[in-house]
Amino acid sequence: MKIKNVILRHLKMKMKFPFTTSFGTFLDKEFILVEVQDENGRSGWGESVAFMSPLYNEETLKTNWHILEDFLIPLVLDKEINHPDEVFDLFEPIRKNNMAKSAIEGAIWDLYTKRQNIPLAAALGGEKKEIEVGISIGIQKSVDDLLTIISEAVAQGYRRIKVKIKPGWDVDVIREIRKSFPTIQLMADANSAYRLSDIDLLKQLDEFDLTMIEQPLASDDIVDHAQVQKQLTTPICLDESIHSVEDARKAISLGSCKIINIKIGRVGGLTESKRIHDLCQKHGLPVWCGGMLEAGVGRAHNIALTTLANFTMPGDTAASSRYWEKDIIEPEVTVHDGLITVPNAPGIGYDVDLNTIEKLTVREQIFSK
Ligand code: OSB
Ligand code: MG
Repeated sequence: MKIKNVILRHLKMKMKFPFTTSFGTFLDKEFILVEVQDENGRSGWGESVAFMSPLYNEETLKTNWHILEDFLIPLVLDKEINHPDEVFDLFEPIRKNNMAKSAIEGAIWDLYTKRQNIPLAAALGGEKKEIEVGISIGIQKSVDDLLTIISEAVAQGYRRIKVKIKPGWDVDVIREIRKSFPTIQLMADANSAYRLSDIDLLKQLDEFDLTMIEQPLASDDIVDHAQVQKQLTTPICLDESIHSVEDARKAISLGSCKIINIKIGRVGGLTESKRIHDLCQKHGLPVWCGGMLEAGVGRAHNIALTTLANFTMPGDTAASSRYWEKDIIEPEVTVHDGLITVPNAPGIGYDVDLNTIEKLTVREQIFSK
């Protein structure tokens, strides 16, 4: 197949609730939606998960636009592409910028599987018909507010509760949650807010039977994570530190983590996500699919990836209605009893809602050969 047109759209969507992590608060979500079109005008869709500010990683919406426009789009326009796995190799000369790469690679996967008339999940090798999901809850104004949100999520059937922690909002908060919810699957995500010198505080978390602690230390540090993992009974899950299958291999061999959170954007696409999944499976590490407050297109990609067998832990792919008044896909993603039914239509399996997309678009540009 050949990509004849690429359309970049900058969308701005209001979030239903502010979302606060150790590095900042999201009130709305701005992101790039990528549409690729083949010779017949057929479309595939991908979503960049880069944020407006380089606080989670170094990429931003603007750097993604620049890298897509000046480097990645010229590499794919009018090239014969027989399989989406080839896109990873086409992008090989461009260093990092994984979220930009992933956004267009994902669109090509959607287009390819639509042309083949098969679901994206099946093309990736996924076999699950439904996936188990959890929910990620941001830092709140008070512990009472947090407990209320947790009880709603538990009542809705979410299979695992993740709460964000940061210095000053950690051990005491987790203790309160455990008092009210002694048996739920509970985990904490620090988004790199601690250092090796915080080891005594991190050790206190062992008391609460957490399913895991996600990314306690710096994003570029798998050495100190290995030190911390040696001293904790709670498994460490790496998020920000893993950008490639090579990073995963090194983290596993150092003992830096026992679980990996795969985010398609962070690792440069679905092809690399599959490789990390397979490597972890070989080494007996479970994986789960992380979230970046995605709109429907990104959410659909996450669902497809989660159908692979070694995604044995509930991910962060909650229902569309948890984030948006109206999502950009039809139907929206719904969760019943903590499960999402995997769509079986070709490609990502959801239709994009062009009307809604148009209303949310603040900038649009077409690139053609
Ligand atoms: O670290 O997983 C993270 C949101 C923004 C940035 C980083 C993270 C998150 C989440 C939310 O935890 C996951 C989601 O609900 O999409
Ligand atoms: Mg995380």
